[in-house]
Amino acid sequence: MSNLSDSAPWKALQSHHEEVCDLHMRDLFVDDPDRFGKFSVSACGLLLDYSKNRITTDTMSKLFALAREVDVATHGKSMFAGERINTTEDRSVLHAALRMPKGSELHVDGEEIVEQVHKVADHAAAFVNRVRNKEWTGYTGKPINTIVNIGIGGSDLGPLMVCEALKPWQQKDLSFHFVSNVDGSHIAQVIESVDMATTLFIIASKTFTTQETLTNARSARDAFLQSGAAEKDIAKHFVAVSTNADAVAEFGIDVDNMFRFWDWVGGRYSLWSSIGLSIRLSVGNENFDAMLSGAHQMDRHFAETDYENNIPVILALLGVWYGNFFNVRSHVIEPYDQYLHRFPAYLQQLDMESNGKRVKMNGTVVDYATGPVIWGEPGTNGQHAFFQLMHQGTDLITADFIAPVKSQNPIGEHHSILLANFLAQTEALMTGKPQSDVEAELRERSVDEKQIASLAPHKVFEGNRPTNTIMMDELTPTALGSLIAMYEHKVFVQGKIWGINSFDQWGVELGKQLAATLLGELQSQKIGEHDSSTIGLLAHCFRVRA
Ligand code: G6Q
Repeated sequence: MSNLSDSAPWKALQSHHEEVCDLHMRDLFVDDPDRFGKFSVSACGLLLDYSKNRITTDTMSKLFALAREVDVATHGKSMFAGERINTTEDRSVLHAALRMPKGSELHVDGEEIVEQVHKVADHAAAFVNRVRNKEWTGYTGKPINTIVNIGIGGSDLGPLMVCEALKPWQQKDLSFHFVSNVDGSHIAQVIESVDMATTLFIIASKTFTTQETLTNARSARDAFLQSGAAEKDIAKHFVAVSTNADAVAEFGIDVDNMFRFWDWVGGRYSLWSSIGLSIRLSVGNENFDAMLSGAHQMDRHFAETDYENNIPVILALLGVWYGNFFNVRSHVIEPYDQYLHRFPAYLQQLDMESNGKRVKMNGTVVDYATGPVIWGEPGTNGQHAFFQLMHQGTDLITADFIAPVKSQNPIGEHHSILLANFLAQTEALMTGKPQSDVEAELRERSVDEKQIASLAPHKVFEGNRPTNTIMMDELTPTALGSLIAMYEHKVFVQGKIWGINSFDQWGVELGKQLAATLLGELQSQKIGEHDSSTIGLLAHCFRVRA
């Protein structure tokens, strides 16, 4: 394909944007009573309503034409077939293989990998059963009742998010902690609160070289040994999830207690692998498998459905529509479910680490915007904080509103109130409140005309603010699996449209190198060559420490 921005579908979208950018969704809904029917789709237990977007059927046809131009389907096939689409790291991208059912086959570089995946999963599952059934005991003979996952980035955010999301399925006599930050305060708080004799530490690190994780792991090991345990007891209390057996052995963890995975599983796509050990321990193997099956259903939906009914493709195209033609730079994730409170943070990594790129696969710089800023908080909390800016700020911000129809905790009127707010917000963001309505409302309250004139502009909502609504019947392990995989594929499609590599993360690697130099200087108190700001700040640290 020629440069994306020179392609015919792109140019068609540019001129179409000029034609439709001033249309108000309020009018589009009035003009077409079947707008919901036209712009909603269901699959894998999810309902996507995308009718509250600044689109017409013509917009969608033009966006689908873009997907055809880029040949998203063929790119999808290459990923699922294990081609080395992560070219800068020369790796396949096969998180979808982790969700393939037993008995299916996938040959990559002459090797059948699904059987290997299930062999490793069975190893993890057997261990999990022993811990959950109290057969795995600590060094004093007591069963494990506390799990501490030590990891960062992809080795933390996914497992933490899922453990929180599936809390209703959590084994009640096990408690969970996730330590990621190298700030000693994080591990210190956990060490202080646990009984080492009944605690299991999972050191989760694909590379087993990550400074933060290894520093936390060493401090946990030191605290364990100081608690009265001996070196030989480490095997009962420390297990590893990694691709690096040598480093695991060097750390002192019995390699029999290492749960492996493969370099074709990217960190932010790894919760389906052994990195999900904490999830298995929390909700059990059966529920973990249900989550895998939900994700697999979404893989099939994405791979087998025409663009017009393909949820990840539609979401991706809408993101491109706003990002590249309306100049929207920020996208909000609003889960109306307390159990999904870490979902925005998880998606931040998935989306921003994947598509925060400015260079195309061929090494040239893009001449269009790529991944947006992703942020959010659970509803209704966000309503009492940043929704103001979404309703009345100067920037156009798009949002995904996510909610289960049924609650895991149907107490009184809570869920109806939650859903009422959920529905009211997207309606209000879409319709807004015109000046005439504001004035009429004030008159009804007998406000005098002078005050009406001064107050009205502040109370006007222009509306026309786009949202997607994503609903599931209940937040079950299966539904969660489908939801996560839906976003993975959305990110994939956008990466392919923008022509970037969604699967490397050189920006993350840079951080790892930079800190190494400064650590040496902090330890030796010798300042190297830096800009005056860094030198001034280092000198300040030395002064305060002294
Ligand atoms: C994810 C990134 C990054 C990674 C962490 C932890 O895609 O590569 O977030 O997960 O840097 O890496 P390790 O698992 O190797 O410790």
